[in-house]
Amino acid sequence: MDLSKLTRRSFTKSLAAAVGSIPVAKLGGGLVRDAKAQAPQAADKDEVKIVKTSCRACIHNCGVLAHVRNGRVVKLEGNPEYPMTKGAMCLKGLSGINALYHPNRNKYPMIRVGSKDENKWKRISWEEAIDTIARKLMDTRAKYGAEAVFCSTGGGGNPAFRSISRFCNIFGTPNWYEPGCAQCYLPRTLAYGIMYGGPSTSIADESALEIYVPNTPMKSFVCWGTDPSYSCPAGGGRALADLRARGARSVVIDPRLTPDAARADVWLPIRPGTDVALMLAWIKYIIDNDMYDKDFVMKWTNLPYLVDVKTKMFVRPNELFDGANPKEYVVWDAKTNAPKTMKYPWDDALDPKLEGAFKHNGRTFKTGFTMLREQCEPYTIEKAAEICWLDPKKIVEGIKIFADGPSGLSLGVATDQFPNSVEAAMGSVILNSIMGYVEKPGTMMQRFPNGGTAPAGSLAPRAQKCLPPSQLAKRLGGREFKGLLQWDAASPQSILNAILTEKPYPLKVWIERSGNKFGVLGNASSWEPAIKKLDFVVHMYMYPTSFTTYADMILPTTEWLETNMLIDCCNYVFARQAVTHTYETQDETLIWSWILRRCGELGHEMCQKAMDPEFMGDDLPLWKTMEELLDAKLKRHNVTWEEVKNGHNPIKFMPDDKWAGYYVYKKTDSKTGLPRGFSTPSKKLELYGEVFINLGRTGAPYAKQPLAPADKDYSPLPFYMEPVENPKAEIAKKYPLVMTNGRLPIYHHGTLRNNPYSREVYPLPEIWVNPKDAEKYGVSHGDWTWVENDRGKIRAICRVTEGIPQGIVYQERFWNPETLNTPTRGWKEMNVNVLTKNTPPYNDVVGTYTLRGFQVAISKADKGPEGVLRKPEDFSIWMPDATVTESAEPVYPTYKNEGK
Ligand SMILES: Nc1nc2c(c(=O)[nH]1)N[C@H]1C(S)=C(S)[C@@H](COP(=O)(O)OP(=O)(O)OC[C@H]3O[C@@H](n4cnc5c(=O)[nH]c(N)nc54)[C@H](O)[C@@H]3O)O[C@H]1N2
Ligand SMILES: Nc1nc2c(c(=O)[nH]1)N[C@H]1C(S)=C(S)[C@@H](COP(=O)(O)OP(=O)(O)OC[C@H]3O[C@@H](n4cnc5c(=O)[nH]c(N)nc54)[C@H](O)[C@@H]3O)O[C@H]1N2
Ligand code: SF4
Ligand SMILES: [Mo]
Repeated sequence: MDLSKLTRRSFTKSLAAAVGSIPVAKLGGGLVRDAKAQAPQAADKDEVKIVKTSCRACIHNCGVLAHVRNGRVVKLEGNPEYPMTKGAMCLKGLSGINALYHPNRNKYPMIRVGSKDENKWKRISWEEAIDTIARKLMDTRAKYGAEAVFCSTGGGGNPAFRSISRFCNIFGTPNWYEPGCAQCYLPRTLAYGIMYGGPSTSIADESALEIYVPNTPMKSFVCWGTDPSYSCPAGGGRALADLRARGARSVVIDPRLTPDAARADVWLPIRPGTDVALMLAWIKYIIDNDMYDKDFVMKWTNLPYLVDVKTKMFVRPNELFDGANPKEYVVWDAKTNAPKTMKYPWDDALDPKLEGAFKHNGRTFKTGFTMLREQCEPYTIEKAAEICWLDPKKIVEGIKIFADGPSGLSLGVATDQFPNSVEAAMGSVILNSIMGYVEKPGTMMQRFPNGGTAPAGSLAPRAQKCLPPSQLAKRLGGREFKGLLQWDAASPQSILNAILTEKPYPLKVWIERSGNKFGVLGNASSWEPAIKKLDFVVHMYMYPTSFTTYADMILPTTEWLETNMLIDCCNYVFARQAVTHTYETQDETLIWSWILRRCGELGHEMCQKAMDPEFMGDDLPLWKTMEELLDAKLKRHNVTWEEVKNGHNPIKFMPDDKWAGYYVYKKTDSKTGLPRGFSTPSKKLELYGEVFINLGRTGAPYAKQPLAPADKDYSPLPFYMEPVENPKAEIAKKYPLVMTNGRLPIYHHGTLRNNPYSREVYPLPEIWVNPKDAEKYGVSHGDWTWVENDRGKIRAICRVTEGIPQGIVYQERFWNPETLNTPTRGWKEMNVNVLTKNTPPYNDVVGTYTLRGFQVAISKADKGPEGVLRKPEDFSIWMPDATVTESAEPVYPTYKNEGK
């Protein structure tokens, strides 16, 4: 079998098969949603079973009712019980049937035959696949060390995010990455994690749960670099629409006029990459105009504590007073005009100064508040307006809406995608916190309880204890970018460099589990020579993608309609349950576990230990079946998976009126009798981020033992970094326009480019161009357009719109499954990631590279790339295969254990 056969299924055959049996796209027309039209005529009398499950065609888990007839899924609709969506679904989710029965599914494990470029494949059994991989891993480990094996996974949309770190920890390699991570969510989970000890306010990541609380008093909200109407359409996007309908005002900071921006009271179309300058201006304006919550800042943040200006560290009582507690903090007491130890949570005998610089025994101290104020000092509204290309009056209007609370600032992924990432996340914590928008009704920073079944979106426990410290020390990028420790990950560009240079050591084997890394990695072309250098590459996925064309083995994974999983949603645990099963596809949670089991059988000691329930404890022994894992996770709810499947779905773990638990920090800690505070070293909000300095020096609080320090200290306060490629830089003479990107509502990352309905709606990527730029650069609406910089040259279709300011352009990630078997391998024609930048500067803390805010040039192209499909009828080659019936799931093979 070869991949061209997989992608080039005959149009007439699949169309004929599709008619009358499955959802039919009216060719050239819209979607057919009528259930009757979708159902096979002959089977009408057969019983339709409705299975309650949950979508995973994107990062969310919207509740779904799947209609099944004779083992075949015939219709999908939203589950009205699901609190976040109330029965809504989006086009991606509704395309689940197309995805499930796609004619190009990876159906069986396959191994490459012939040379790397021949693209020839042979079907093998699961038994052979797992054994081949395990032997390859064991050989590589023996010759080069376990670290020569690395893995990668998908970010959003990954139902088993932790499976991969678990696999790596048990196998003994510190090296895995995810192309989101430092470019997605980690900067925010890190900042909120160590400054607050709670979840971030990302709506697209299902945080900011207050927006789902019925009758929340939220008066306004800020969407900063996020557009939930596209990135969380059925859940957060829907909830924000409800909030607006009830009168909440909003501010949107986004270069593009998105649906959320169009509905906002103030839209700030910011120059990409400049967000931290604007945040510092917001902080300065709020402080200068006394708009902040002074009482909250005094009592519940670390800003009154004294910092030694030389060391940038907090002064500890033991430095000033003999025998004092080194874990406490010092304030400047106005009553005595002297430094005093501040007892947690508060000492009424003291009158601490919030602001000031103080000399004491030859040292200079400033309060954290003064340090913050000085940091923001240069960023007046006018200065920010100039840097960010905004109207100063609109900036102030935006701040006033935010200040008229209760309110909340939700920070999206935009600011995670340039080197100033962690600082932007710090800025958002500071803004929410100084306003006192913390754990109050109507605010977004909340620590509501959850069902605890799938923390961080994954069932698999990480098994961190299995990775020896000596291996952790070898993590690529791990020393410089210690923020990666929060997610246990390596840095993609450090992995890339190690493959290319073989320094500090060579890498040999890559196991990849997601869609199309060439669609989603920055500067994708830089990965092509690297992947060609490797000995063995495995791709676990549902369809062939560009990545598959470089692989040696394909493992077919399950679509969401054939997957079992548990999902936390507000005060419920919902089950995603397999509605059917096709071919020999397998849940990846099992694949990872099976490979490790086989390594154990072949003599890997840690893999053997990992089968022992006693040794693994809460990390759970290597499972053979999904039921083992699901039952273990359900124990805390006293239910079994069998019971869930038989109708105990969802599991309610809290009474509705108890779930939204406000003011967690004020609750009494039974051990101390004091308020619980926040989960930070000071139990206060760490708005002066000494915690970042400690992270860079030792890896605290994530590393169990101190690690070698990073090259320089991480900054305790946010600072603005102008993008290196910017309109005033030399490079702008050649490439005058600032490029950025964002989400499309009908695709999830690299997915669904092979879905006939999605492609009918949005066949090819558009570049958004302001009318003035269109005129200047000679492009018109609908034109084929060249987009280029020194990293590459791609094409797009021009969309001329006032929805983007002059000087800025916008284009999404795209790849074309239809050209997979051509020399471009589907990823070189229209993919903005050919142009993005993965060279320095990087974010100091996590290593973020530049996906948004870099320079390009545009010009008219005479024609489009060879072979890309555009007309609705072109996509009928991908209509679902009507011949697929339900099949049994593969089980763990019993090996005749011939050892090594
Ligand atoms: N230029 C640019 N680049 C970007 C971004 C950007 O905005 N601009 N965004 C970045 C961000 S935020 C992220 S998170 C990354 C995303 O990058 P990746 O996550 O690597 O992207 P995909 O592989 O498309 O998405 C994850 C895949 O997991 C698949 N999947 C779902 N369930 C299963 C399963 O059970 N098994 C297997 N094997 N696969 C499954 C989904 O179909 C999906 O294709 O891209 C990053 N890249
Ligand atoms: N439909 C769909 N939904 C998704 C995904 C998907 O691929 N498709 N991916 C999921 C994942 S993994 C993630 S991380 C989330 C992300 O979801 P969000 O956090 O909402 O992020 P995006 O939509 O990528 O970007 C938000 C907005 O940032 C704007 N923007 C671009 N550059 C800048 C800038 O420099 N500054 C500011 N302030 N704004 C800028 C873009 O125009 C865009 O509208 O979405 C998730 N949901
Ligand atoms: S937003 Fe759409 S694709 Fe994502 S889980 Fe919900 S229905 Fe599925
Ligand atoms: Mo992401």
